[in-house]
Amino acid sequence: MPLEGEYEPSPEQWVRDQVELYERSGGTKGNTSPDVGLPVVILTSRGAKSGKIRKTPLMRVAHEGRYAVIASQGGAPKHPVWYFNLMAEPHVELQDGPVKQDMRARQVADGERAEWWERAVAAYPPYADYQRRTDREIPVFVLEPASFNTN
Ligand code: F42
Repeated sequence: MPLEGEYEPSPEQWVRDQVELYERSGGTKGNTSPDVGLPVVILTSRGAKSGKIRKTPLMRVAHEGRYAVIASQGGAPKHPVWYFNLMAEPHVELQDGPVKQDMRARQVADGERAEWWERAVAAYPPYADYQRRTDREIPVFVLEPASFNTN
């Protein structure tokens, strides 16, 4: 079942514009990062405090029907706010181009994180610099279609 609630667009104009263009074009426009033009997905989460629907453009890291989202925030010292949304409510939606799916997010550790981190850096090489820039270990969530977990 899709997430329901009031959508609160990002306070950042460029993020708001990218999400709007992505959704309006069915994922055919606004679907690359502004820096190096690599593919972007849109993560929809529920605000941990407000309960409102939040939409965040993130880099596309995909493997065999699963995705990873990387809470890098450009190597900033703090986790992005959406990290706390996913910890509080793992039910999310992910739009990858024209395809939107209900998914479940789970933070991964150790070998599983290492495996996905390697895929993440292959998909978007600046992640390696972001990790060097910060003392925190950049969180990695794996997103699986909600249907993977039905039994
Ligand atoms: N950020 C990444 O961390 N990783 C990426 O791979 C990535 C790729 C990317 C590609 C394209 C692009 O345009 C942006 C990209 N970004 C990437 C940046 C990303 O889109 C976010 O802007 C960034 O990660 C910061 O996320 P944030 O959740 O901290 O966003 C801020 C600006 C924001 O919108 N904050 C809202 C606000 O009002 O300040 C809050 C949103 C929210 O969820 N609030 C919660 C609530 O309950 O509603 C909790 C509020 C609280 O205080 O705890």
